[in-house]
Amino acid sequence: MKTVYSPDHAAHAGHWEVARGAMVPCFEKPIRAEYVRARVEEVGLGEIVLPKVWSMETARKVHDPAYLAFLGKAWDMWAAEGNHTSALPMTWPVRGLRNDVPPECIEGLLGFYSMDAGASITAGTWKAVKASMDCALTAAEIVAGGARAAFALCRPPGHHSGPAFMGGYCFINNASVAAQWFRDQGAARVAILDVDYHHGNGTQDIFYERGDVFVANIHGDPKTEYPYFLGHADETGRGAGEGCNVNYPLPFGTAWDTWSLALDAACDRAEAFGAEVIVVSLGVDTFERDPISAFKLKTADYPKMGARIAKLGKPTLFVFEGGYAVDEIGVNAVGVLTGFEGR
Ligand code: SP5
Ligand code: ZN
Repeated sequence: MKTVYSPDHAAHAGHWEVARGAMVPCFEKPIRAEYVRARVEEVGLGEIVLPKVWSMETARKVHDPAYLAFLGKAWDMWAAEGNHTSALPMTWPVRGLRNDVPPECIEGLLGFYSMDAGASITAGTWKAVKASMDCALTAAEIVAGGARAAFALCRPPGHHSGPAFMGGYCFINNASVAAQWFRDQGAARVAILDVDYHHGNGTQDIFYERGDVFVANIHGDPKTEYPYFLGHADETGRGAGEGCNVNYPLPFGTAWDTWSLALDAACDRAEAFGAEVIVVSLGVDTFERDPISAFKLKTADYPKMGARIAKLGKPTLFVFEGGYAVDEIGVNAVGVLTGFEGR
């Protein structure tokens, strides 16, 4: 299958994130995408192509246009105040505070448009975020053009980003933009299968009241794992979206034997929904040696994951998400894709 990759991802390189009460170097760093790209070449997965440049039209259907405008100008506003290190929020409109009046200063806006301090903005962030979305849309177009599958090597990732907020290393929800684009191209029903270790709260939020996009998530139980405040099993969708959302929260230590049962169930649900296209939010932070996660998937499990998804027999778009064990990130992520191809 083809891979869509842009070197512009490297323009985004945050300095710090908070972990265990300390500022530590960001886990989500440029070398991640380079290692995955290198593995794509090493196994001869297929041609690696640059993304086309897309308009923001589709993104505006899943994100608040005011939020997207904020992303485009945040660094300039931050730098205008004499700042040189990454922009990070630290005040949020939680219960009891107002979330209907956008502040006019950058520090306020950073809190208004974020869920955590995990998505730092640097001088090159917008360039990388836009290129990441362009990778997803270009790979979607390859699938719509008749390819069995394509791989969008997106960085930064997207699945924590919601209608009007960034967070968890994510800014634009690449998988959601691609799913929306498939809908606009005439696919009546699209399923998003999110296999990243963390619950894709942004994706769930975006489609929660829609009956045309089914969202399934397999992830660390939010009772004990980030993002803590969404991803429980009783979240099934609302209104027109009732029954179109399913969560499989799993405990620390979950290995392939149990994890794969959730994947089977999620695939069955996507099939019953009648999905014409599958979008996979492909995070490999389920790996046993991931530094911030607690599942126990092994390298040999990733091709099995791909093979199970291939059994759905639908055109499939893989959108890269998380994975922080960088030494193994290439072999694990590309293992899903070669497993999908049956080799
Ligand atoms: C796309 C993606 O995978 N984003 C993940 C964002 C996770 N951010 C919070 C990390 C919290 C880490 N807690 C560390 C516990 C170490 N045992
Ligand atoms: Zn993750």
